[in-house]
Amino acid sequence: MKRQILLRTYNTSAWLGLILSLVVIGLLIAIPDIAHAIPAASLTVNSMTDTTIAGDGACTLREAITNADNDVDTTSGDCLAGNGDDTITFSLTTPATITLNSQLPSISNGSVITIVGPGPTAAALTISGNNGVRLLQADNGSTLSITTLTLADGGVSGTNVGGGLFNNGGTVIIDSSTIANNNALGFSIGGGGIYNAGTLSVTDTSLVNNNTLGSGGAVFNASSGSLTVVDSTISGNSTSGNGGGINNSGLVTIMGSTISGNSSTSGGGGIANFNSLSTTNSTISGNNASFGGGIYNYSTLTVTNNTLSDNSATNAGAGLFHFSGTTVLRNTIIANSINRSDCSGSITDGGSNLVEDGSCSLSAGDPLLGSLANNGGPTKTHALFPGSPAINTGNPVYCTATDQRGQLRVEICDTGAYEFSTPMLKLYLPLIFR
Ligand SMILES: [Ca+2]
Ligand SMILES: [Ca+2]
Ligand SMILES: [Ca+2]
Repeated sequence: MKRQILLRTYNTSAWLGLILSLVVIGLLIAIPDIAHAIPAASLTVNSMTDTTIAGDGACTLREAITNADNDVDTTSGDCLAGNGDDTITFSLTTPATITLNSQLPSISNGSVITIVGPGPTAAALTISGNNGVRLLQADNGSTLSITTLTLADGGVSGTNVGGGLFNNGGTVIIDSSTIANNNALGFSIGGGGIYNAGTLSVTDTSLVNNNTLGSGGAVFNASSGSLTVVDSTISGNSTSGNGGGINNSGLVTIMGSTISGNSSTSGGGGIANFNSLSTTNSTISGNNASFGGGIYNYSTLTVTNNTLSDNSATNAGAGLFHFSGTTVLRNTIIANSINRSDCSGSITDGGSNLVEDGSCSLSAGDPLLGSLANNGGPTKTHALFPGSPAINTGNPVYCTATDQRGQLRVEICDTGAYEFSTPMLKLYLPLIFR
């Protein structure tokens, strides 16, 4: 009897021991998950200087990036330590400019870093390279996001690429920002604003007045590069090589954007394509080059619902110059070309195009375009005047639901980037309600 009780007591202890062991094992398994689930750090820059003095109470952008990239505090408490994915924000009296003495530390180590300007627009904070240094670099495997910042006056020379930013195999996401007045002064490659050898997406952003002696005044997209441009403006950029706006050796997708006033002394004032590029619902206006004032194609190009106007060339193809490969043109307007024909070369007619002078054996006619202007939406466009032969002549198979401005396409979609809507309601509603 007594022995039985002892045995039962022993069994209870064994069960308790087993349960305790399981709890301990469970905790041990859970600890790495707990560590992983610690939230990302949020670092606040509170100084416009470009110093790295630990313990001076100032958290500079350079110090914040260093901490974020290495996940430790190198600043004796000036900035928080980074921790996994980090967000860097600013506590500054705006507008402000941070002038760099050297390039900011590369985003590396597989880091994911988001830099958010104080806003509300990119004009509130400028990071300046002082016309001497590149601003930012993202290395292989890292992710850099930039929101509401102006990246200006960056500069590289010699064999260095990317005056403002060098995406060295990482992922770079740029939103609501301005990339302006950056220079790549090496003759060989280029990318005045940005050199992209990774994944780059540009949204609601302006790339303006960047320059290179190589190719790609605003962006050089390398063979390993994948570039997406959405609702953005690429304007006033220039190159002594190819592609005043964009030079593409990789993969490019352009949507809802305006490429205007760029220049190249060689091929492609707006765009030079040497690999795969598609552009949809976009405006290519007022660019100039030797060949292909608007677009120069050497490989695979698809142009859908674009409006090309006011482009000029000194040699051939003021709007579009097709050199080799395949150019598919559909629902697209080319008009108001200067010096040379709207189109030059052997292109594939995808239908519903309107080319003012009928070059490239495409349907001729004056599309009755307004000048490049703010007609609503994030980017400038060329409006269609009433009676334009582009109205309701697009092929619906290729049309998107909205035009470049984000306006719904009405009835049958129009040819070009801009959808005409009747001003009747605007005119008569005030009369009715008078
Ligand atoms: Ca400091
Ligand atoms: Ca980090
Ligand atoms: Ca229509």
